[in-house]
Order: sequence, then structure tokens, then C-alpha cells
Amino acid sequence: MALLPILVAPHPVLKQTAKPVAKVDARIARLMDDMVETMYDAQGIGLAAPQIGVLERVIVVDVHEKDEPANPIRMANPEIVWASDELVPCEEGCLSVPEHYAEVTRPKAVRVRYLDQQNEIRELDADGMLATCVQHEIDHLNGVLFVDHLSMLKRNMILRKLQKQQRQGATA
Ligand code: GNR
Ligand code: NI
Repeated sequence: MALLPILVAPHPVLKQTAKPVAKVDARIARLMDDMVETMYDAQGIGLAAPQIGVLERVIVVDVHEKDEPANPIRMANPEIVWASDELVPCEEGCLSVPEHYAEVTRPKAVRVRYLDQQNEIRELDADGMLATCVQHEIDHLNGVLFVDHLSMLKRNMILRKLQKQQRQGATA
């Protein structure tokens, strides 16, 4: 397995749309494993392939509690096939928007159809943090960051700060 560097906004790759996976073969299965390892190393609860510079529709999520065993979910071509009318606000963060947090309102529950690591079609019913996280990851596949759900003023404040930090070579 391998740890992969995570791109930080405003990186142009994070704005692009990822391509569907034709088949979950050995290469995609390996990518999924590398993404799970990278997600845990970065202490994230989700990761989308564009965040590591790969424009393919692959995400991983794990929202397990600290005192529970790991429960990584690996998905290719995830699609929301149903979303609840009920919306909930959640304080979101993003490994590609380090050290910034803001409330985003999304459907409370979703049903997601995807290909698993064995290339089998599966569906997952998610609510709570898992539902929020899966929607955040699918946004990444469409070139959308959580800051794109904020006002232009808030978004630009965050993006300018990140750009300045990177120009100055800061690590955080
Ligand atoms: O680690 C993460 N935490 C998080 C918190 C609230 C809503 C979404 C997330 S996903 C984020 C990891 C990440 O950037 N995934 O793309
Ligand atoms: Ni993110």
C-alpha cells in the first residue's frame, strides 16, 4: 500500500469532473486500498480520488466511532439514487481545505448505488454523518468543494487564505 499526497485548494484538479470507472479491476482495487491508508493517515472520515490527483470516480469513507473497529467503505461510480426531503446542517471540514470549517445543509439521508472492490453493484442506505460524508465525497467527483456551498464572500476568504499560506510555504 502507499500513502498519497493530498492536494490543497485552490488546486485546479479539485475543480474538475472525474471520469467513471469502466470496471473495478486490480488497478482500481489497489487505488481504493491506497486511498483508505491515506485517509487514515490524514485522520479523515472520507477521501475522493481527485484529492490525490486522480480524476476517476472512486471514494472511500469510514465514520466509525473511536471505540469501534474500523469500517472502511470503498466505492466506484457512487450515485445518489434517493435523497430525503429532510435536510440537516452539519459542520464540515475537508482535507483539501485544511483548518477551515463551516456549516453545510444537505439531505439527512441518502441511498447510494456503487461498484464495490469486487466490481459488484451494491446499495447503501446512509444517514447522519455517513450521509453527509458520502455527499461531500461525491461532490469532489464533480469538482465541488464544501466551500462552494457557502456565500461567495466566505468562500473567497477561505480560498485566499489557503492560497497565501501556500505561497508562503506554510504547512498549515
Ligand atoms: O475528514 C473529513 N471530515 C468531514 C467532516 C464533516 C463533513 C465531511 C467531512 S469529509 C473530510 C475528509 C475529506 O475531505 N473528504 O473529502
Ligand atoms: Ni473533502
